Amino acid sequence: MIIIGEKINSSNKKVASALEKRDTEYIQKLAKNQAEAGADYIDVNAGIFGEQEAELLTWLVRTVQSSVQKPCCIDSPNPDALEKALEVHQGRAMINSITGVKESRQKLIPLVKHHEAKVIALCIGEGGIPETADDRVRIGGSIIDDLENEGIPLQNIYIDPLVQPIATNPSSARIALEVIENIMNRYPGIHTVCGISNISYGLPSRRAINAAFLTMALAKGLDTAILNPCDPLMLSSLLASEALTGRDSYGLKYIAAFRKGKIK
Ligand code: THG
Repeated sequence: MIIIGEKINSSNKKVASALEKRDTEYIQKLAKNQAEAGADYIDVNAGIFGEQEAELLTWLVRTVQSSVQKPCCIDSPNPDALEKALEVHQGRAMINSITGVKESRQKLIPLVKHHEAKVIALCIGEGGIPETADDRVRIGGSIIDDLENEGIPLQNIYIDPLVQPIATNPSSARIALEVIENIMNRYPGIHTVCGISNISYGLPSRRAINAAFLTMALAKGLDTAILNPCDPLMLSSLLASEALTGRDSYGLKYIAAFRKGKIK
């Protein structure tokens, strides 16, 4: 399982205020905690800052990478901000994200190629987010075809079904799970990724919902997740699910984590 740590996101008030103050220490602590908890990528997002987004995203990449030896998952729909952040990034970044919208593809594919980056593709088309799983799979498939035609290898592509809160649409978990299953079956070698915590917005004790959803998504073949690895419940569910889906033979990783006191 590939883990993308979600915590450095400007939608969080403390992160937003740390960004305004350029609080290096606060941001580096979030990066370090997530890396120590097992994050493979550190998501960085300065989306609420509009005009200043590019500058802050660049600052985040530099700040994170001077404290941990991990690549960033650069979280922005804005091609200019992505471009500037990629320029200062060390190693192979993950671009989060491209969509099926023509303008997004035209601007971002050259960046993906130039930086030989990993790329998250959201199942969004010209008409927005499709209602049905089938339509999302169709859009995901067309983005995959496009990226492959441009010479981007399948193993660098991460399809995101787009997880919406169950509090606003009771079918949203089912839809996301169906997309994951379909994409994984149809495109061997591709990755699927989703924002696990999106599912629980508006509900109490969100972590219980997040942990259950993570387990269900792993059962459908999800191999990459944006989540909070510092939450012991998330980490426990992740390790348990990896053992249950045969990704952790004989539960060796699970046992090692237990011995370190990480299983709750
Ligand atoms: N797909 C892709 N990228 C994404 C998302 C996705 N990026 C953003 C988001 N969704 C994933 N990241 C978050 C980050 C924080 C939260 C949810 C999703 C969140 N945080 C709470 C808060 O800030 O208050 C809880 C914080 C905590 O206690 O840890 O809800 O779907 N490609």
